[in-house]
Amino acid sequence: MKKVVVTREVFKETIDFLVDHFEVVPNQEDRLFDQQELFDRISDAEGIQTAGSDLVNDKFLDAAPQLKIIANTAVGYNNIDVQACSRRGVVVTNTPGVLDECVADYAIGLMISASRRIGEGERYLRAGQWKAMYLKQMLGLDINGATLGLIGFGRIGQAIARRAKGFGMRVLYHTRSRVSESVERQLKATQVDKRHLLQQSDVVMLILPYAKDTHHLIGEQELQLMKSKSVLVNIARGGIVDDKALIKALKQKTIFAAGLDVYEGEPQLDPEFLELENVVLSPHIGSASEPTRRAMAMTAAKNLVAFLANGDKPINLVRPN
Ligand code: 8YV
Repeated sequence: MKKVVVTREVFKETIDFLVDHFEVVPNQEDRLFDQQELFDRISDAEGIQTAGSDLVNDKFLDAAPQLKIIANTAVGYNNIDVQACSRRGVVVTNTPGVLDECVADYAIGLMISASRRIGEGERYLRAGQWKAMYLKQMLGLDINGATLGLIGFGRIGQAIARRAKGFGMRVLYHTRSRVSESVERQLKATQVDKRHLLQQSDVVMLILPYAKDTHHLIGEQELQLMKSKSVLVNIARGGIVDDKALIKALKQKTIFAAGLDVYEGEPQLDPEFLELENVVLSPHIGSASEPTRRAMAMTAAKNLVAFLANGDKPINLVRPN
């Protein structure tokens, strides 16, 4: 039987499904292996179900000479050197589609939290500082009627725009290619250039993949273009924002607040973020609802089965670009 390694804990139904087709090496204790332990495990694997936190590079691939497929349990795949995989004939798959609505919900949550100072209010209350209610207490920004600027307008970006419509928000978007007129009409979304989006938006939201050309897409210059009463939300990837520049903007209050689910070098993050009241911080949990994480794990497993057990085309093939 072909051997498949699952690098991190998944739901039981995913292991049960894989066991019907493969010899499975699971990690249901969710041990964090050191590099050598992991490399020993994958040495004769033909398929690996990776987590978004596994780094798949040449060194990793050298350790798995039998490997035919990497099924990443995430829609993003910047943890994987897809070119290196393709040079070795290793197929890469991801989990698009199943997490769009869940991540869109979370984006709205971060937007409201940052704009209405929900985290700050809770810290204040828990610290016993709340002595009275008064008119000018913890004044935030309105979401209703505000302008939302989406950088990236794929499935998740469009799911966010659908929600924004319900808040009466005006939606601007910036992408390389324009979406169809019918989608624009339906979502009441207008394509604009990046500069215009940054200058006009009350909330700037990042929902695009990380790649060399999106590294520090939002840096000092871009932050300076944003309104002083604006909010930045990053639910995409660390590295798209220059975190040092963002910290400076938050400290100097050249923008109002930020809501962040991702960081440069995560799970480490710049400790200066922790000192700031005007940033909402979460540990990369945009897709972390139970049904969605179940669906993501099963999608990755189905890709392994389709390709490795059934000899079919993988369902969610990632193409090297
Ligand atoms: C997490 C995500 O990466 O799917 C993605 O690309 O960013 C998130 O869903 C995923 O849960 C694994 O870490």
